[in-house]
Amino acid sequence: QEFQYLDLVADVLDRGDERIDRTGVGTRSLFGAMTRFDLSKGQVPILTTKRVYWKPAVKEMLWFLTGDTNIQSLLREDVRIWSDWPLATYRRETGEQIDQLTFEQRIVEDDAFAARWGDLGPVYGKQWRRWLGSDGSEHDQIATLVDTLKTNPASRRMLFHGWNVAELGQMALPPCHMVYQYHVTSDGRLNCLLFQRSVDLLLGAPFNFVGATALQLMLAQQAGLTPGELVWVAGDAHLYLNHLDQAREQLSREPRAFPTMRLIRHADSIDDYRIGDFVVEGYDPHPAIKADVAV
Ligand code: THF
Repeated sequence: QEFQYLDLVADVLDRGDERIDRTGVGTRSLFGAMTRFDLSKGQVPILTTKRVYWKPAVKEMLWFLTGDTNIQSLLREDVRIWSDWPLATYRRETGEQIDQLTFEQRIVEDDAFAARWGDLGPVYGKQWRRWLGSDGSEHDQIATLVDTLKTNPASRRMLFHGWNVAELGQMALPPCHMVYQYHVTSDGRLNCLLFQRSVDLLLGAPFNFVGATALQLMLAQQAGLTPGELVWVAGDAHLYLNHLDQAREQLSREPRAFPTMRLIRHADSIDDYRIGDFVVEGYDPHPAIKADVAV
């Protein structure tokens, strides 16, 4: 199943349209892509052609679910993948050339500093758990989803959305993985379709596969269902121009069997999961591949 991803990467390398993007790094990109992963046998899309740090990816998903948008709690879990954006803002606004580690340390230790500089704005967690209605009421899209999965699984309205048009301007980055739609089969399998408007194939996609999988396992458990298919649909699927060698290296490797991921505890609610509830077995990846993230 990993070949779907590798074929897409190869296709973007071969045929991708080259442009300068928002970050100034430049990308090679194709528009419109899909991969389908079958989770029903226990195997999950944690790529094997490089080591994927699945724990930070699951922790990121758990952080989204808490509704938090400040990187302080992520950093306290030792997840550093969101630091670049607040750091860039800090450097731009203060002119201080602080290094990343010092910045992260201050966020962790100093609550006032974190409140001022660590917040990403109304990103994923805010929209998922507290989407603000025009009448001032807050909508918990995740709670509604869990409730519908339990009470009306034939519904075609089981989705949540991050693209809150009115608040895009306040976000450090508008959501990349935007819409998650769910579907329950007559024999109780939970399918997910994730639409992602923009994807950094080398660094982002492997993380997004893991996050979506973890969420699907949690939702299935909460609703008494079994995991089905994860359908991943991308708009602008791209490789950054400083990732091309790493992509070629990854393509030269032979994919291995996907590992399994399961939950070893039944949590009382969707808000009650911890990283220790997730167990991955049979993961035997090729070595990690280093690459810089475009900010
Ligand atoms: N911006 C860009 N350019 N790419 C992205 O993937 C991306 N995201 C999030 C927001 N903006 C983005 C941030 N997510 C890594 C992984 C995910 C990220 C950001 C960075 C990363 O550097 N991963 C490394 C190391 C991981 C680690 O040390 O734990 C890796 O090798 O996977 C996509 O949602």
